[in-house]
Amino acid sequence: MRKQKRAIVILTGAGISAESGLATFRDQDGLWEGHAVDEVATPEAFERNPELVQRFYNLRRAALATVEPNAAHRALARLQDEYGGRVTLITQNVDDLHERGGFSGAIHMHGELRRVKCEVCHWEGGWEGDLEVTTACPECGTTGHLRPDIVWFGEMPYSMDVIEAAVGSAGVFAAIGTSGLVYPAAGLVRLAKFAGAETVEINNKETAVSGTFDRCRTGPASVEVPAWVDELLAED
Ligand code: BV8
Repeated sequence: MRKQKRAIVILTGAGISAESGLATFRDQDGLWEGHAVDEVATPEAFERNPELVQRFYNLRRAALATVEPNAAHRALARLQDEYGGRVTLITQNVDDLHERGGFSGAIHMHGELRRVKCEVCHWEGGWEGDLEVTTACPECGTTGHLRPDIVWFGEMPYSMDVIEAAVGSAGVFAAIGTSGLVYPAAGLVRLAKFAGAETVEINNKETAVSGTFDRCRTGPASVEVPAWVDELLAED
């Protein structure tokens, strides 16, 4: 009788995309054009200065075309393809590098740069290119209310029921490239420990929550994630 493989749940943050060339939030003191990121990434900021917020996301959406997935993204796709048990990937990232690295079904708990939604008719869909305050909703035609489909500070992250169910039944929980400062994402490791999971942190430096993890692998994600995946795939 084959031993049941442990369910693996992975949470990624901006650090997994850093070596692809996408800026993280807090490595360069988290400023953007002189604004604190969490000052720009809020519904109040969108209300107060929609041009600034649209520009913040237009530049990041455009940057996606200039970067490629790295070895860490590809290693997680290999894990999904070759591991004999369930692999759930939850990402705080709004880029599309997990998908372009070959992973299918990543849960984007903070939304996605390549999706927009209408605050008036609640239409939502894929979006390439810039979004301006004058852009009309394809569904209802209203202008000024088409916003990036991004979870801003003070807004409820997506799929929390699915996320909590997966973390609550994980055998292995790994946090990769996240500073562990943003909740509720940063609290998931405690739910995983409560569920009896083996917890691993992969980061290029110690974080505010490193002490919560059973194991910490310190180094660049492009090196440490493939090595960790090799170990998991070698388990019987
Ligand atoms: C909510 C979308 C309630 C935007 C983002 C006080 C205490 C506790 C909580 C709060 C508080 N005050 C307010 C809150 C709640 C708040 C929060 O946690 N604030 C923090 C800052 C204190 N949270 C919220 O508002 C959340 N919502 O609570 O809702 C609610 C309840 C009911 C009903 C309605 C509402 C919503 C949070 C989501 C905000 N949106 N993103 C955008 O992307 O533009 S968060 C943003 O931060 C990104 O998603 C990002 O992913 C996330 C976390 O950052 P990291 O990914 O960890 O990135 P960071 O730069 O911080 O770290 C990178 C790490 O990688 C570092 O450790 C670095 O060392 C490492 N690294 C770098 N290079 C490498 C590497 N590692 C390996 N290899 C490398 N090469």
